[in-house]
Order: sequence, then structure tokens, then C-alpha cells
Amino acid sequence: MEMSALTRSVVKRNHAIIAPDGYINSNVPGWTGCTTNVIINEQMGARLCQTLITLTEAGRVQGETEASQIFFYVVQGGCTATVAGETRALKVGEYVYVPVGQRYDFSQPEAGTQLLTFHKVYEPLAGHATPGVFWGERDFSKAPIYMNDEALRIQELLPNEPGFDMAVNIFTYGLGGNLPMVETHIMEHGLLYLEGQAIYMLDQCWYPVKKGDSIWMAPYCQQWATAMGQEPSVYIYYKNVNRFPTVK
Ligand code: UGY
Ligand code: MN
Repeated sequence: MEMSALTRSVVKRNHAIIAPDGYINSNVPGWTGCTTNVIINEQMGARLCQTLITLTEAGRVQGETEASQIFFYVVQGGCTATVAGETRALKVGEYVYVPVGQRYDFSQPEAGTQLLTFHKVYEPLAGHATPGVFWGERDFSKAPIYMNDEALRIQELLPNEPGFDMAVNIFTYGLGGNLPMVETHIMEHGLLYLEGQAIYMLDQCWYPVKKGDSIWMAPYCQQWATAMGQEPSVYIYYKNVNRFPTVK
């Protein structure tokens, strides 16, 4: 018997696992005909926001970025996207990065289309231009081997240039793949599992996770993961990058 009082979700001071069973809809102005689940944001102590938007056929997601840039990734289905006046069809695995001060409009979705978003307040860097709109797609052939381990592949979805202060990567763990060390770092992560299953260690706590789960890791949350089961485990994740470690 399933017990509604049980969940794999946890929310702690410096990390969280959010499984879909606890989702409650948020209404976001300009995002209509959809359910929006705000999975990570400042209320938890995070400095990023991560949402998952599930659209009906009549769904529409439109607005203008202000202080925060937004990265949109199609997890399921497809739609039409217009950003800064350019229109393209987007399908699963395709994405668009919307810099600050730009209009965006996602329309004509297939029913059940899911969009993942990562938002970060943009920190300009003297001498480097603010990034422009950037379109792209998931492509395993652009995922080099990570740390000399054939079982680990990372595709960087945004250019690694100083103008960008956020990275979004897709990390594939083949069978038997695991992080080669316990990472302990200042950068923060938000992530969504796209495929498979894994065991994640966060700050010395051990969690079974799978496709559809999200994780927040605050700065210095210790992290290690290993693939589990008979298929690769794959997640898309956010990381703040390229800025001075102090703000004053
Ligand atoms: O880029 C990273 O810090 C990455 N290796 N961390 C992670 O997957 N938890
Ligand atoms: Mn990391």
C-alpha cells in the first residue's frame, strides 16, 4: 500500500531533494495555461531559481527578463519560442538562454510540454559585454570525457566566456560511473534528473534519486554521486561561474 505520508523529498539548510510527489502549483504572472512548480528559490536560502513548467495545449509563457537572466530547456514535448524578436521551433533537448532585458514568448506547445528554467541575477563584469541570446541543443557528441573517466561525460550548454556568470551542463554517468571525489566548492547547483537512477551524497547524507527529481546544493554542500541500475544516469545542472569570490 502506498502511504501518502512518505516522500523522498528533504529540505535542509544547505541542500534539498525535491521529488515530484510534493509539487504544488504556483501562479506566475504571464505564464498561463500551465502548472508551474518553483523547485528552488531564495526562500530556501538559494541564490538561483529553478522551475518546472508543464503546459496544456493552450499554454503560453511570456514576459521580459529584468535583473535575472533565464535559461529555458525543453524536457518534454515542444513549442514555438520567440526571444528578442527571433522565432524558432523548440523540441526535446533544445534550449534558449535569455539574457537580462529581453522579451520571451513560448507558445503553441504540444499538450504536456515541460520547460525547465534556471534564473540567476546577472552580475555584470567590467570590460566584458553582457551575453546575447543563445540557442542550442543537447548533443552527446559534444560531451567530452570528464576527469579521465570514460564513464563520465559533460556537455557545457553555454559558452565558457567571462561575460557569462552562469553555466548549465548535462552530466551523463554511464554504468558504473561515479564522481571521482567528494566535491567541496563555493559554487552552487540546481539540477534536474533527466534519465536513470543514482545515489547522491549531500553533506554526508545518502539519497536514492531518479528521473524527475531535483536537487539544490548550496555553496560548500559536499557532493558525490554514483549511477545506479541498468541505464545511464543523466542530469542537467546549473552552476554560478566566472565572478570574484567576494562581493565587496
Ligand atoms: O561542475 C560540477 O561542480 C559538478 N561536477 N558537480 C556535480 O555534478 N555535483
Ligand atoms: Mn559540483
